[in-house]
Amino acid sequence: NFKAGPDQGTILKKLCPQEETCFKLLMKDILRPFVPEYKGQVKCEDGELYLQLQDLLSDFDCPCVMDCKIGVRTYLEEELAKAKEKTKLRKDMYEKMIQIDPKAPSDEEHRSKGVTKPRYMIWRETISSTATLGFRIDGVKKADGTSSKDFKTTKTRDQITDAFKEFTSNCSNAATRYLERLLNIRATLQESHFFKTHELIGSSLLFVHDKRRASIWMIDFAKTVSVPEDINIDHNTTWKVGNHEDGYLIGLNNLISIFESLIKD
Ligand code: 4IP
Ligand code: ADP
Ligand code: MN
Repeated sequence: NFKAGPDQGTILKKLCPQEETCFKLLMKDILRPFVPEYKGQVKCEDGELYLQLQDLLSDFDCPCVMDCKIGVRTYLEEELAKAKEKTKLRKDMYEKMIQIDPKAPSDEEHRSKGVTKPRYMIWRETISSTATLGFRIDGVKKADGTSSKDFKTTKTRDQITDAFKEFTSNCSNAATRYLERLLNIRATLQESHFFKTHELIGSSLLFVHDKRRASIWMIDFAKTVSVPEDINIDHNTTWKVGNHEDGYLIGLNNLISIFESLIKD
């Protein structure tokens, strides 16, 4: 999905028109300093279109990277409606499910060797911290280049705290700097027109640090959509079918609270 970009300090991400729409709006929003800079479309030799984005890692020296997926819900209301109509069964998602917990599928799901996408996504939300804390750790890359996606069942506040401790253990002030940046992001979200008018689904906060610096950016807007005209969301209340709430601030507030307690001890 990603390649090195033609210009120094840029990367290419496979074009998703919805994501491009978001980046164009974000370049004019007060959130601009908190997202990778969008530099337009590029067509590659493979004939595919890509978005050229600022490479957030380019100013770092052997960076440690963590992707936290924010929000209490990770699928679009639209995907839920589709699944209700067509109940398309996903064999790949069934396979991913039994790899973690062979007892998770129902008898019927075992018989058909498939689950619907919302069924899988909701299950993922509940075995991780998404459903309870409004965010989850999706992946980590360490300074030595090794990476891990082994956080699927990292669920409790204590487990998450330990993962953040371990992640920041090679840099004494990383946690303090991350907390500062999280507070900055929250303050800016509260004033942002983009945030007020969009539902952010499957979007991540990317934590990056090396020995010298630490920062966080908002990334992945492929499933960020504008909320219907007649609906207002506050990103902080329980999602119910049709209310379009994403729980983005539930996740961000929990992240802030976890970093606050991490710094205390
Ligand atoms: C993945 O599940 C992630 O949730 C993907 O989101 C999602 O893609 C995949 O859906 C789903 O299978 P695991 O993380 O458990 O593997 P992301 O790309 O943000 O990581 P979408 O397209 O929903 O974002 P499918 O339908 O693409 O397989
Ligand atoms: P996907 O839609 O495939 O989930 P993301 O936008 O979430 O794609 O990016 C996947 C991973 O790629 C992130 O976890 C991060 O490590 C890396 N990444 C994404 N955007 C950037 C960027 N602008 N600079 C550096 N790394 C990035
Ligand atoms: Mn992603």
